[in-house]
Amino acid sequence: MTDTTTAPVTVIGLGLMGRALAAAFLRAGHPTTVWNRTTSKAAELVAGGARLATTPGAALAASPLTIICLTDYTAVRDLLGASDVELSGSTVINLTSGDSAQARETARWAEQRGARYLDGAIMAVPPAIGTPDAVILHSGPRPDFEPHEATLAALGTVTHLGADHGLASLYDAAGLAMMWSVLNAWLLGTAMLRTAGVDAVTYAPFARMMAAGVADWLPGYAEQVDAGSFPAEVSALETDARAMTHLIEQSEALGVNAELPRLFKEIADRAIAAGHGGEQYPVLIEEFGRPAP
Ligand code: FVH
Repeated sequence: MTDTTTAPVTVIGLGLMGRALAAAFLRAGHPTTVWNRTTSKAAELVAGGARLATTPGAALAASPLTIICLTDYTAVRDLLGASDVELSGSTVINLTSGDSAQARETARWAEQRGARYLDGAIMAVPPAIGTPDAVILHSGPRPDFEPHEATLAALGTVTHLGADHGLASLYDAAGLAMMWSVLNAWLLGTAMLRTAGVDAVTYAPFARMMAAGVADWLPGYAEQVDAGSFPAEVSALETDARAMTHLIEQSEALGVNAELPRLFKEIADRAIAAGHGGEQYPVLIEEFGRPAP
């Protein structure tokens, strides 16, 4: 049984992220083989003990586990589909960004060629790799994930979401939806307060408190979404919609951008028009679960 604390690993793709991944494996003591289209990017890693493979095929053959992290899925398929690359018997974890359809299709394509394929999403920036702050999501057959879980732990906080190869990409997209929503809301609030001379740093603690407060509501709201029942225990959607009108009017009066508040109100009004005005805010899941009209 290989000692999983020093199991060999290969990293293909040594961009900003790939180099961080390979460096984390090296620091954790794993014999690490690397390959990159532009060889010069491997220099520091080789100086740090990594082995430079001459071809992608040799890189794959060098370890029981290969992590690939390129610009996009087209690059991944072109590289792994090259005539000199033998996928059969390899375990490939693709940490390249993409969507769930690409993940599922690439899994089918790789498994038809005899590979064990897991898809993944990195919820961190390169400097965080190797620390617990680096959350890395995986999806695909758990029996293919478990033998390498200890090796992957060198990268950060590693999670297996389920057998559906598309899950990691879906979680990634859902996380981006929340990240940009929160950041845009914070920027709108900051723009409003700046009209009164309040700077962003002063506002930040209040914004953090508000974001934490909203996060506290999520478990109860999530239960309502799962149950498909939205009794107005704390506030009815019609009440929220009236507050949205106030937010639009305040934004316009301050001369700040009112596009977001208007969008909030437009979505709420559609649900109210459909008869949901007396239900609680999570009833809007119905509006988000279908394309905008
Ligand atoms: N950097 C980050 O903070 C984010 C965090 C979240 C996840 N992303 C995703 O990670 C993938 C790689 O991102 P990156 O930041 O490392 O990107 P680059 O520094 O541009 O490196 C790209 C590597 O891909 C290689 N490459 C591109 N096309 C090909 C190809 N046709 N054949 C072979 N390799 C290819 C490129 O090679 P080279 O240009 O150095 O020769 C780099 O190794 C990405 O999906 C992010 O969304 C990172």
